[in-house]
This record gives sequence, C-alpha cells and structure tokens, in this order.
Amino acid sequence: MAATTTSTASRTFIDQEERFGAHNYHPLDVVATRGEGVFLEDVEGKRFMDFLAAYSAVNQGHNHPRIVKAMVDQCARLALTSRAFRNDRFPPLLEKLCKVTGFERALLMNSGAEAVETALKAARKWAYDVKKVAYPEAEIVVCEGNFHGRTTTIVGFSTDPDSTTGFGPFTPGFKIVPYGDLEAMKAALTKNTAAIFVEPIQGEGGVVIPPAGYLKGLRTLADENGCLLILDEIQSGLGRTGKWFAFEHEGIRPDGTTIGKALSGGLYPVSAFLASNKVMDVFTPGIHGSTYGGNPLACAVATAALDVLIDEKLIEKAASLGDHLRTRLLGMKTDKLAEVRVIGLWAGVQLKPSAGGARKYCYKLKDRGMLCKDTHVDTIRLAPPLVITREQIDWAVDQLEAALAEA
Ligand code: IF1
Repeated sequence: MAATTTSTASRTFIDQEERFGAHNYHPLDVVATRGEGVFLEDVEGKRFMDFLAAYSAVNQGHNHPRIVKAMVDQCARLALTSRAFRNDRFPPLLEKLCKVTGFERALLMNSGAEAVETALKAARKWAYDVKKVAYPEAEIVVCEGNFHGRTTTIVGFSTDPDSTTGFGPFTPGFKIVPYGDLEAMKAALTKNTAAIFVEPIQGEGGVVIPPAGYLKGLRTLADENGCLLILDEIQSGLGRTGKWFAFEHEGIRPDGTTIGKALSGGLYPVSAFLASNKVMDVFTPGIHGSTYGGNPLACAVATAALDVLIDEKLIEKAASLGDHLRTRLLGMKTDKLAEVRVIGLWAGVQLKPSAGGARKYCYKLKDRGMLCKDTHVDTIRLAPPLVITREQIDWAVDQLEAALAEA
C-alpha cells in the first residue's frame, strides 16, 4: 500500500476515528472540513476536486446555496411531524416528483436501502394480491455483482463476499443470474416471479454498462412473464448519466424505480420508491412506513435539490460534458488501461492488472489534489458533481494521465 504523509492536524482526527469508531471502512486519509461546489477542503487547508461526489449524492455540488437556504429556512419552521399528521411540504414534493419523473406515485423513505426494501415489499405484495402467486412463493430475480444496500435482506442477495460473509441466515425468495444476460434472466422467470430487480448500470460493479438492448429485453421479458420490472436508480438516476434515469437511454419505462442520494443534493438522507398506480396501490394504511420518511425538512431539501437539477440544466450538462470526459479519457497516453466505460459524467477507468491496482493511483491523485475511489481492485471510478466545468474536467484528466505515467 502506498504510504501517504499526513500531517498532525489530520493525524489527530484519523487516530481518534481509528480508536473509537467501528472499522467498517478503509477511507483515504483526507479529513474534509468544508465543501463548496466541486471542491472539498481538508483540515490542513488543502483543496481537492471531488471526483466521487459522495457516490453521486452531491450531483448538485457540495452545499449548494439554494438547497442550504431551503434547509435552513425549513429547519427554523418545522422539521418533523411523523406521518401520523400531515404537513404542507410533503404533498407538493410528491406532485413535483411525479411530474418530473413520469411515475404516478411516490413513497418517501430516508436511506437508499430503505427505498430498496420498499420496492421489494411492494413487489412481493403485488405478486400475492395481483398476480395471485401462492403465498409465500414469490421470487425476485436479481443480478450478480449487484449493490443495493446493506440491510440483512439486501446483502442476502449480494454476490460480494465482503457484504455477505458471516451475516446469514438470509431472507429466502431471491434468484441471482448473471448481469447483462437476457437468456439467463428468461430461464429464471417462473409463474412465481414477482419482479426483476436490477441496476440499469452497476455502480459498485465498476460502472458496468450492460450490452445494448439489455434493459429493453428485460422490459419484454417482464411483460411476457407478467412480472414487474423494478430498476434501482439510486446511483444512476437524477442526472448522473445525462438523463433523469439511466433507463431512458433505452427508451423503456420500468414499473417502479428507487431513487435516493442526489434527491437531497447531499444535505439530508431522502429516498423514494416511485411506481405506477397498479404497484403502489398494494400499500394500505399501517403496512409500511418510517418515522422520518416524508418529513417537512426532507421534503423542502428534496424540492430544492430537484429545482437545482432542472433550473441549472445539470442533466443536459452531464450529457454534453460526459461526451467531453469520454473523449479526454480515451485520448490519454498510457499503456495501463484495460477498458474505459463512460456514460454521462460517470466513468469506470479499468486498469490492467499489471498496473498494480487502482488504489495506489487514488493516493497519487489525492497528492495531486483530486479525490476518487477505487473499486474492484483495478477500477478507478470517476463521478464528479454535475456542476463541474469543462476546464475542471480537463485539469482532472491531466492529473489522471500524469498519475498513470508515474511508476
Ligand atoms: C456504502 C458502492 C456506491 C447504491 C444503489 C442502493 C444503495 C446504494 C445502486 C443504498 C448505495 C453506496 C453506499 C456506500 C457505498 C456505495 C456505493 F460502492 F458500494 F456501490 F455508491 F457506489 N442502491 N451505494 O449504490 O443506498 O442505503 O447507502 O443510502 O458504503 O454502503 P444507501
């Protein structure tokens, strides 16, 4: 592992975290204290360009002033009522969400994992109530290499040993098939299938873009079988790929989708399950919910976060700047690349095994003022805030090219 020098101000915080925190992460040793737009500043006063954007939660940039103002104003007025009472921020957000996304109904939760759990529960209930699957035989088909969150049910259908080992026994009712393989998906569907549940692009998998026609094929398979197609857009949605949703690249619509992360611009955990009436109608009073889900503070923040995406044309920007990012990445002079995958402002730069792993280049990039995250040993994942400029992308790719040129 490349040792990096960290001076005393950072060291104190790192030691404190290592001493008192659970060791469930292995972060880069940057101790951030301030954020603005595409930049993070650490406790030494050093500025970094953030090429992870909190896993796409800060698509709107760090501390977007308009979202901060909405949050502060709402905090001072009313933050939480619980769903036992109604509030005046929840209904307008529901309408805005449905109008901008084209789904008929929205159910608000907090973390992404909760939105996923909501989708899984909806699919099962729909299977029993509508498809008339015999109880408790409902099956949900998912893909190898998936990442949908950390609850015991969700990790139960992960294929990553780090996520699963030692956490069983797991929830039954899930089938796992290879990602991108329509034949395998078709073979897995039965009269008991409630839903196909996949990421339209696998984030943790290393920005894995499925073969052209895959999502369209899933739509057809779901229709033929009579099951639901539910897509997890928690990371790929809300502009990251240059469209509101990654599924739009194939001109399809799923029956439901999960969103989170950028739904709040990084200021507050807000997630949602979006669906058609026929799916959402399975929920009746008392069968699902959350103390914080749909609270006024979350709704004010999410409303402002959506307005910023729209008013600043960040989705269109992700599309055009994504083309530039692709051109620049493919033009890098280096012999260390195995594959470069780019869609919108989201890239997986996969290095050859001979390059010695992606993590050491993340350390080199950190020393050059750019923060990004390795995944699956050999892939550097790039996902800057969508407010990034063309010049900033040029600078970042120059840094990457220079870092790859070092031994
Ligand atoms: C961690 C990855 C990203 C997600 C999709 C649901 C969730 C996530 C498609 C759950 C969350 C995160 C969580 C974070 C690491 C991270 C991640 F590398 F693991 F895959 F983003 F790339 N569906 N993704 O990507 O949302 O409950 O976290 O709000 O360490 O767990 P959450």
